[in-house]
Amino acid sequence: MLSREQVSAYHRDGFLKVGGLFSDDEVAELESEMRWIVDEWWGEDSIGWRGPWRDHYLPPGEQKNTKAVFISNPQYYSAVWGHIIFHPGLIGALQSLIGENIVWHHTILHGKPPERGTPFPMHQDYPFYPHNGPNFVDCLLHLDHTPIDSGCLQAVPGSHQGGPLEHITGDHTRPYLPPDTYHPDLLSSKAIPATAGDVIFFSYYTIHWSDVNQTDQWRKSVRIGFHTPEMRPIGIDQQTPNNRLLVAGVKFHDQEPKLTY
Ligand SMILES: O=C(O)CCC(=O)C(=O)O
Repeated sequence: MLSREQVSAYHRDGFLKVGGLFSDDEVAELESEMRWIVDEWWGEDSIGWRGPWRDHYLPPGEQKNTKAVFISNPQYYSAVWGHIIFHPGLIGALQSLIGENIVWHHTILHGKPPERGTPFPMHQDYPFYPHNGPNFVDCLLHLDHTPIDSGCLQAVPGSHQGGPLEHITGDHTRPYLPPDTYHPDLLSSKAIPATAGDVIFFSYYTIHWSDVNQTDQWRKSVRIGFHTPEMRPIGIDQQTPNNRLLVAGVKFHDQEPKLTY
């Protein structure tokens, strides 16, 4: 459970870092299982998100040589990562923020390898998985020590209050905010360095970004998304496995089309 001050800071700023939800042993196990998944299943790096935003965030010559490892659904490969979806500390904190009934939506690793780990442009997470309401919380669980120069998360305080913004989208890119208005040089953001085990809770409306990992260490963070049961996805098939798994409380009859198999 979070304190009243923590809950009001989340609602004021659109993000909140919380330590101590996981024991050192839990964090060590999650980190080593994730390393095992990376080695066993994904040996190859990509450059990270594609798109013209790279011209605005990286110097010429460095725009195509960043590195990233993304892994969706680590629970398909390691049960430790399945259990985490129901972790009492994580779910208790979420209940403090959005209420007693909670649905899991997704889990994804954002791995930034040493030295040229990819940056992310300013964006909201909303265009990646739009829903019909505000109660969607992304939880960034840190598996490594994450100082500023490792490319920690940076967020614009209060930016969630305006709701969804128009992003640049298309087959050529991942959604990003127009850099002539939304760029770290123009819009003040707060760096949120973290230690292993810290979780940053943030609204899917919160504008955020992160810089290149310039250290000689990995920066692995896992984003786990949750929402309240009445929120429905926009523009996608209702039969998606997302939006289905209750991790706390109940879902009422009118909160989802009844599905048969
Ligand atoms: O992991 C990061 O540095 C960026 C995270 C992010 O942009 C996101 O979770 O949407």
